[in-house]
Amino acid sequence: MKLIFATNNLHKVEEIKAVINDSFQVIALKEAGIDMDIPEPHETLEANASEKSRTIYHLTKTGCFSEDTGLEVAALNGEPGVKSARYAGEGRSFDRNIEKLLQKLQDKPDKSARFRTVISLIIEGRETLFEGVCPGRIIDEKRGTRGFGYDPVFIPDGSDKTFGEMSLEEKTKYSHRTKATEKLVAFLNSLEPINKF
Ligand code: ITT
Repeated sequence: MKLIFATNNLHKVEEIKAVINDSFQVIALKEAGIDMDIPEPHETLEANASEKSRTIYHLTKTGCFSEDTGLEVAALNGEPGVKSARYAGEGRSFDRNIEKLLQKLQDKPDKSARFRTVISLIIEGRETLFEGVCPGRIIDEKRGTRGFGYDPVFIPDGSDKTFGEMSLEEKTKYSHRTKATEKLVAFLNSLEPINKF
């Protein structure tokens, strides 16, 4: 089955392909010849994920999925959450987002946080959502240069390394994105054969 992944974030593509392997053919927007930055105007990850997959489904009428991910920090009442990409402003700078986060958390003893991913899949006009959560904590300064976004300051429960210090394979073991993608794959595998091709 061929599925368009409605994203422009190549890190996400790499991480999701590592979980999906060769079971399904996943094509990012660029590979599908679509040059579009889909707006994410909503207040929830679910609504933004739906917006992205619905936009591409209506355009292509091809099976597609998208995902929206947020870092939810307990001491900040779930911030940056749905605003994770633009936390420090429209520039979408990973470094400035991290700086703002660390500054806001400076005096807070509770550093617990979680990444939450919501995938929206649309096949033959029917939408299904899948969620993946990775609990962990934020550290006071950046460690590691791998991954993207908030990875250098996030340590998942069960590890002493940040995502920024992990290889793709290691991050995949813990990641919110892996958990949501595994649910997506299980769902796709459960579809009647007639829907698969
Ligand atoms: P799309 O094209 O898929 O929308 P995006 O980069 O805009 O790509 P999001 O709207 O989901 O993606 O942005 C969420 C932000 O949260 C992203 O820019 C990162 O800063 C951060 N983020 C998401 N997943 C992450 C991960 O696995 N590790 C670290 N930070 C992550």
